[in-house]
Amino acid sequence: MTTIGVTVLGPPGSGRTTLMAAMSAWSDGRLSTSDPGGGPHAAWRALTAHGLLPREGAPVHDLVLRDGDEVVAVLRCAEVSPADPADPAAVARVAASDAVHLVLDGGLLAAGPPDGLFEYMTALVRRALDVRRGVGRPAFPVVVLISKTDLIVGAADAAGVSHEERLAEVVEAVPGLLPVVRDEDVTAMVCPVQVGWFGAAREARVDPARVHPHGLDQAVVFTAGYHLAQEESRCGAELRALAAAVEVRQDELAGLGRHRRGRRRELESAVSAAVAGYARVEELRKTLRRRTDVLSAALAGHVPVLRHGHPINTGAPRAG
Ligand SMILES: Nc1nc2c(ncn2[C@@H]2O[C@H](COP(=O)(O)OP(=O)(O)OP(=O)(O)O)[C@@H](O)[C@H]2O)c(=O)[nH]1
Ligand SMILES: [Mg+2]
Repeated sequence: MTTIGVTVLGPPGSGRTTLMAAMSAWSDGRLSTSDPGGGPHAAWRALTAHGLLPREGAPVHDLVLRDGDEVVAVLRCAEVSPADPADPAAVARVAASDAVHLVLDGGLLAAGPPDGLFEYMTALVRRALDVRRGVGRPAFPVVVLISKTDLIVGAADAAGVSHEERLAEVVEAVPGLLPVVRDEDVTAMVCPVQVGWFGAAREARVDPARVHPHGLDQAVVFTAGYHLAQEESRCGAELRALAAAVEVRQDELAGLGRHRRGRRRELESAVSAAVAGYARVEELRKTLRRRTDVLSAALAGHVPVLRHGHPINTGAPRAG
């Protein structure tokens, strides 16, 4: 079972807990998510049944991604507020993540964000990436979730501007606000999301009819797809190493004199262990390939993905 550690980093009030609740209930018929602990899912039921917006999120909870009945991956999500980027504990925590989801409040983006807010997030994420680079670990993928897009649409309406154009402008502005998504080794996705048409007033309770989630699947699918693709490429490396080990032993066996029976037995058993290992890893690689194909197809073309600072248009979550 693949568990992916995700840091959900966003300023207080950016919409993290509400998003997590909505994500725990997302389904497209084939792919679906749930949370076995019931925290976000219970919050989702309270929102959809009674219009109650979640107040406090669970600090850490699991989102289980399924393909039909099969568990594809578990996203272990931790909601975090941007801490002092110089705080080594905060940096270490982010550095240990397999993926980082940055939540930007769409209402703030629509209104013109306050100075410095996103620099703080960029600085923290960059330091965390530097820690990884320092020990030779690959960069984690970054998902930028633009939350509350209903507020962007509302502001566009008020200004008589087309929604699509305004949303596209906001998406295009992200690399300027969070330059870390353009780092050479970072793959990033920008994903506008909303949980409902809740407007700008912060109410404890909304009309359940205004719950209208949009764009929630992509962050989960991209994050899982990226991680599984990385695992798949690790399997590829392991297979090459196993094949090379078998070859070396077979060569030695071929050159072994008949009298060296002990060594022969040793080599033969090492070869059969490596062959069995190869079959196991090959099986795992096939499973991972099948899953990444499903995830790539679910994502393809839906959202802008940046790799090495440049947009790529496939949306395929290949590790790179
Ligand atoms: N308009 C609109 N408002 C939203 C949406 N999602 C959340 N909100 C509002 O944003 C508020 C804060 O959302 P939370 O999910 O609590 O945000 P958070 O980042 O978890 O905030 P804290 O943990 O309280 O710091 C909610 O109470 C809602 O009023 C949305 O899709 N649209
Ligand atoms: Mg919260």
